[in-house]
Amino acid sequence: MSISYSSLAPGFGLRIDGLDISQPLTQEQSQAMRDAWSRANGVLLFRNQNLSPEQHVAFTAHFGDVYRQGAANNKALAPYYLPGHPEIFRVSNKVIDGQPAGREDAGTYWHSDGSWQANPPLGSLLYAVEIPPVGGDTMFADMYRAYDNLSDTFKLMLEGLEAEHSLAAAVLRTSYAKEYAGRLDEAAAKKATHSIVKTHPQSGRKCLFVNPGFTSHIVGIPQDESSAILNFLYAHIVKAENVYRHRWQKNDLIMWDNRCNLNYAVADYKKEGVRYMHRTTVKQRAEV
Ligand SMILES: O=C(O)CCC(=O)C(=O)O
Repeated sequence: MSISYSSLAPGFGLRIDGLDISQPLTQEQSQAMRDAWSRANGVLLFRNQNLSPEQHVAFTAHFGDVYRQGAANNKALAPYYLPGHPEIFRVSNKVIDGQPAGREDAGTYWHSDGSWQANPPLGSLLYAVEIPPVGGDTMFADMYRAYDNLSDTFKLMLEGLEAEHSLAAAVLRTSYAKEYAGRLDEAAAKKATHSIVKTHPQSGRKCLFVNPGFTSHIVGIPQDESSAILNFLYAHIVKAENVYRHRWQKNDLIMWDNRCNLNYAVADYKKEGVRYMHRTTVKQRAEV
């Protein structure tokens, strides 16, 4: 069976059929997937995949080094890794024997994963093990299109501006507050500065890199100017034309590139049923 590609939305994302990603890929298939990821504005969908944790990790390794939880990592997140599989982070509202089987509210706001890090994760691969009958969609905002649709005047103003991103910003704005209760100083120390306009190293295209989860302010300008610019950009980024909303099916795997997308997990499903997802993460090479 040959591989076929279809857009998820006009000019955005690719659904890939005809490839069983639980099986080892040939070199050609592996290269084709990396190429597709780049040309699809960073979002790929694979449907009807039966993936064990090991197969999920093996597929992830085609895109870079796979992130592993270690002793030095964030203790607040430790309970959410799949026991025996330090590469698999669980996102879920499921409770087993009174213990959460995943982080319930992971990413329930617009964000680029871990943008508070100097080298944020390159991308993530999220696999739907269980989904509710309705709800629990994930939305993606195309940061290339958001950049392209700005006027030349606005683009010129953004050129050279940098913004600070911090974990504390998300802790103050989201339900992460309860995970970091009494540890805001620790979260505040986790911060990094990034250019607001970045050039993607693979596609060579420019995209925006700010998000309402982690971005605290634009560096070197007054707070009110920073807020006005960021709030304008956030409203612009999440215009319906820039957003793809994924309605999950069981055994879907979606992968996204954090450098050119924001994502948002819609937390509307909790009365409907269980949502249980396995996520792997690809590290970013230091030079990118
Ligand atoms: O559960 C989702 O749909 C996305 C979760 C998320 O944003 C994340 O794991 O970073």
